Amino acid sequence: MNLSEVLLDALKSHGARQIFGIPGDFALPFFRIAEQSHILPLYTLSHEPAVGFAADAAARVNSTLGVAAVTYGAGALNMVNPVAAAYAEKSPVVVISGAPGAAEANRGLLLHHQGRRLDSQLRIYSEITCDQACLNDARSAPADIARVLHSALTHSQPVYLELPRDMVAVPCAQVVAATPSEPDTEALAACAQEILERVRVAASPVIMVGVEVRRFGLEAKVAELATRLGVPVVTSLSGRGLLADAASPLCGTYLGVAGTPEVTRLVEESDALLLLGVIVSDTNFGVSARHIDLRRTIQALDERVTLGYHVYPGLPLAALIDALLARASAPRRLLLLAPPAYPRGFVADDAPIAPTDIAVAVNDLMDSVGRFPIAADMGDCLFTAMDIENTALVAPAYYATMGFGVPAGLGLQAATGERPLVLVGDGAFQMTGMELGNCRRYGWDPIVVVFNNSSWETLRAFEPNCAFHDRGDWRFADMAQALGGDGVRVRTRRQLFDALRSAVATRGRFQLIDAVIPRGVISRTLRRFVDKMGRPNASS
Ligand code: S1T
Ligand code: MG
Repeated sequence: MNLSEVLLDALKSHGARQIFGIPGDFALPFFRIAEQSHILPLYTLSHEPAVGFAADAAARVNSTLGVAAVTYGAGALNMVNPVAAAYAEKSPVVVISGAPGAAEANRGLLLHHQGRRLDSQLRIYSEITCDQACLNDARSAPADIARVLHSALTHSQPVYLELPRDMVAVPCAQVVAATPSEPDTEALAACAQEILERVRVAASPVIMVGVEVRRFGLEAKVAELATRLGVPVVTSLSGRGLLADAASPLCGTYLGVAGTPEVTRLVEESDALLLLGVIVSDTNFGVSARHIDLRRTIQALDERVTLGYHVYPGLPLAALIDALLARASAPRRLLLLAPPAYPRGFVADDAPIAPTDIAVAVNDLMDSVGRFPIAADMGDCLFTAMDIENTALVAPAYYATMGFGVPAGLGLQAATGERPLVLVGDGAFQMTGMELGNCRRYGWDPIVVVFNNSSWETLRAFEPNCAFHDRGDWRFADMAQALGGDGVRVRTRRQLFDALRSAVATRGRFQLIDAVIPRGVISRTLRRFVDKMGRPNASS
């Protein structure tokens, strides 16, 4: 086998199911082998940010590796933002970048696509990946690949592999997967015992689940643990969509001042808040009505457990959950909170459309046709998603980059075969919405709802009276036909209802619903954020 086939084989044996990419001359030899070998399906998109977002979404939905293959320089550096997002949100994307071969690197000429130095790209990616390797030696390549892919899976973070174009067809030994290290069983036992004791004596323990629970495929086990312990569960904002398919005492999503008062009180008054795989970020905790003393919480993240001033390093979340399950005694009195009542009862009348109407319409639709996975972009569409019934959700809820929604929907459908609903604002659609033009080649048919307020409305809500938020009226529905799908512009709730019904009934072509939302009309979750948080650094 050659180095490219060995790499593709290793990606597949480590869980990758497809590759998203855009080639360039430094990557053409690898792309040719990838296409001809059929080891993994190869999907090409139109702009590298979309490649990164699609690979990220594919990793998230399948709790495994996503793969983004690009050319050197112009390609790879174009994808820095999505990979930084994957790093921040713990999504294991494997970046494979073509690169100059040894001879051309030593010719003494500056090379096209070279930014500063030839190793500048590796240095840049070292900042947003947990491990890296340059595959310029066939003797060390199998061990380098094994180490880097193991790092991606162990830390659930992106990794970077640079593949010089003169190496792609070099004969190479196969990769032998790295052997995972075993956690210290005594430390694990002591930690589990201490956590269970904290929960046992607490008056109101609460479990909050975050992204690592999904990344390491632990939803069913955590649901079982919560049920066994008799402890209510909430998700963090970036953990929204977790436990959608697992029977558990799930009470909703913690949004602090912007959330439902009952859930906010439950979390903020807990005397034993157990954070499982939760990123301790401003988007997850910066909205607290009352300061949560994180030192009093129990945190399990990044293979480290802290209980107050006790720290247990080297304990992967999966091992901890197993140790807790093995010791969890009979359930205590479960502090029951009614499961969240997401708004239903859509009124199909001639009133204009508000974001919350879209949530109500989607909830009613899922009641009648079944739940579907959602890919949401950053903007009020994400805040609106908090009013949608708990269902699988991929969204940049922590790193908060725009442009994620449409490519993530494509990545989701490529990775699962399920038809996604994509929620995206007009500003974000302007960034990556054109990627819908790739649907026809691959038979993808997402339903895309554009929250078209002709504005960067989330920003305007915090910084009103500025003209730079205006986006103008882009007629997205008119674009759909040209891109191979169907589009409709809707202005009333009745038109929205009819458009959703028609979109669900139409398979094989993407469906774009351009929902016109009046200026200044925002979701109730964003409204609560703005009312409680006010303008950041607002001048007096
Ligand atoms: N650029 C990128 C790539 N990501 C961002 N998050 C931003 C800029 C800043 C930003 C927001 S929200 C927002 C911007 C520009 C406006 C979004 O507009 P649109 O998609 O139309 O959605 P809506 O009108 O619902 O707000 C966050 C706060 O950083
Ligand atoms: Mg907008």
